[in-house]
Amino acid sequence: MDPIRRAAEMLRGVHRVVVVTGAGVSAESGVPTFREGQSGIWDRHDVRRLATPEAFRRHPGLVSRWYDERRRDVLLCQPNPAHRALATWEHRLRSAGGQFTVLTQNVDRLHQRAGNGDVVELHGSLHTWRCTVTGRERRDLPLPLPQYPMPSEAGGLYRPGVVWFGEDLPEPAMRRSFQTLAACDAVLSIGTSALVYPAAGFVELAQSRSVVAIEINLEPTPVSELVDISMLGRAGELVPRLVEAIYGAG
Ligand code: BJW
Repeated sequence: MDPIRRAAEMLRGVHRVVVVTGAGVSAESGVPTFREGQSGIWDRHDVRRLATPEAFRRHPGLVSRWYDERRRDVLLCQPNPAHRALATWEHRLRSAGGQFTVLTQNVDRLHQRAGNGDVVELHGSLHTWRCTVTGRERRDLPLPLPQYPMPSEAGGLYRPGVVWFGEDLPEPAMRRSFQTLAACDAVLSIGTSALVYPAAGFVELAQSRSVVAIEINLEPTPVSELVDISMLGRAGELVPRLVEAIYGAG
């Protein structure tokens, strides 16, 4: 049987779904991924030089400008069919009394713009800046920022509200992730290389309770061996087909 139909059959009766997403879900919206061939950010910029706490300490102006440009760029991108199908799935499941949570590593807010209501931002957001002195978060700073780096009212700087390597993920995001993973009936891993922890361990965590597990990615990843069905292909094509197969064309 075709893997989409098999996955749809396994997912049709579930009530609590968790979807773990990564940069591959936004790739078809034009947002660069991190680790891939020609399109990966890491091939065009030395991300290790820019996306670290040390880089911000040493070059706050350069790092702030790079994140502000990415903030501008993602606002010009639109949610793609994968984002929209996940929003449809959430609405269908919730109207039937179920739960649907997206645990995203993406910092672009495209899931929210597509209409998903329960999105946990594991690695923060490009649209948030945080005061280095008080920790206060601001979502209303002008675009572009008037200066790089941007001084804060408390005498510090506004840093990008994202999570860099070696930094803890936001505590509320971790708590929600563990709660939803502990209670879900199905987990999907979509468009993530599954190399960056703790998100890379989420499927295995849910799988310890033998829930339905599905992966969608262009290529095999470390979670491919753990899941019930690993589907190779573009998220923008496979996610809409999957949701349509679960609910029928209407
Ligand atoms: C498509 C597609 C299409 C393309 N359709 N698919 C346990 C073991 C070992 C190490 C650690 C550990 N716990 C913690 C660590 C350290 C570290 C870590 O994981 N290191 C690993 C590299 C080994 N983790 C951390 O430091 C985290 N903090 C933490 O755990 O704190 C406690 C702690 C600290 C230190 C030690 C121990 C504990 C923080 C991680 C923060 C990650 N930050 C970044 C940058 C965010 C800001 C920014 O945007 O600039 O987050 S790095 C980057 O990677 C970004 C992403 O969210 C993240 C994940 O990448 P993602 O989304 O998977 O993208 P890609 O590009 O890798 O993959 C794209 C995939 O899509 C590919 O598979 C394609 O095939 C696919 N694809 N197009 C379907 N159309």
